[in-house]
Amino acid sequence: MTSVHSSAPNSSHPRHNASSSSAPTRHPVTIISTTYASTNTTLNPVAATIVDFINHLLDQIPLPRWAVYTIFAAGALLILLCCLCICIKCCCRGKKKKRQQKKDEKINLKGVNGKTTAALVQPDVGDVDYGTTKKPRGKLLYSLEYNATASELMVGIKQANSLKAMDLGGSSDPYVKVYIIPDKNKTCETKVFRNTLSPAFNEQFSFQISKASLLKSTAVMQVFDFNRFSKHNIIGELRVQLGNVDWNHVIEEWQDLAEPAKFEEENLGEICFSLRYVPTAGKLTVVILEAKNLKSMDVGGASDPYVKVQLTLDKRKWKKRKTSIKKKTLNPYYNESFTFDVSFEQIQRVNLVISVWDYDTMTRNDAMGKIFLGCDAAGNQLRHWADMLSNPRRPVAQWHSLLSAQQVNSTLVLKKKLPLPTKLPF
Ligand SMILES: [Ca+2]
Ligand SMILES: [Ca+2]
Repeated sequence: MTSVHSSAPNSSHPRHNASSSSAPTRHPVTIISTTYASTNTTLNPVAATIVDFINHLLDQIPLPRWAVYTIFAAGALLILLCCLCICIKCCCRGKKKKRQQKKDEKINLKGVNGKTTAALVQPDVGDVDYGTTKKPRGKLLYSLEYNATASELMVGIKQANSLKAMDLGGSSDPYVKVYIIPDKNKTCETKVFRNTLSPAFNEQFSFQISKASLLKSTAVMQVFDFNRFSKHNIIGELRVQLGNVDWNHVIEEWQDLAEPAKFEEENLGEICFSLRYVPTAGKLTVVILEAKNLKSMDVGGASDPYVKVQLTLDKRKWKKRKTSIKKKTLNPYYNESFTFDVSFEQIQRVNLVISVWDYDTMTRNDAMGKIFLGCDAAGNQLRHWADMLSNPRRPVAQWHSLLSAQQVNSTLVLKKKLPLPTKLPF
């Protein structure tokens, strides 16, 4: 005890004096407070009381100060570690809860769909587009049956085999969409089969259709890969022209899936431009006026469209110009004029290709729609071109519906680039 006292002489001396005169030794706390209030005026009386109380407590412990401090430090460290453990546990519980919620969502979705069974849709990291190389797309077993009295067409989707893998894991989540064109008033879908390249769908769909229109229609069966978090990719499709089918029997056959040609379902917007040809000067002027209802290509529902004006000569790329880029719009207005030197001999062998593109800063620009006019064109496009030729020197403007680049490219098959683009022996 004495050794401890000597280590704190400031507090011990006045305490003894005070205790002897006014208060009994049993209540050291009150005594300390009075002594400190009188001697140390710079310290807050409450803080001073606490400090002195702690000092007094330390004096009671029969250990050197350094040992006491070490014990306290170890204790604090232990408490800190405990807190850390509790925090981590709480966080983990939160995550677990979220995971559980996600699981519940999946279950709910399954219930809402009502079409799916246990083997079906569950998303995973494998739901990423995989391989766009030209590989066989697989085959589909389907059936066709027509009931003339009920005007009912039955399309059976039986099974698929050796489907192309669309996901990273080397598999797909296939389902089939069925519809009849041109009157595409009903689209049916099979269940989704998860993680398989050989699903057995065994579903049948009925379509009300008269015998007359049946013979002019086409049954479209498209096999898709389901992805929960991204666009569903088409694996391949079958198009069966119903006019060629022998309806005296039930048809059931395997067919190889073809590359999709989804021309009829896309509305890619319209474009308006004027054409003017001056035969004597050999000048063709194209004025790109405006476009409307373009496809949205960017996040946020807009696009940054610009128009490419291209001339081909004898089905080879020849001359090319571009409009400015109109940012964040689906209805751009350009009014931009392009004049090309095209002699009277050449105009008979020229095609004009107009394409709309979405400008992107970070990625490659995407084609939004295309159209071509000229000697190899048909319908509305050929009419506009003929109007231009039959009205020399006068600009002729017209609206055109944009088609998919794929469709235009398959009609206007271009040869390799012209080796001598400007000088031609005429
Ligand atoms: Ca998938
Ligand atoms: Ca863009």
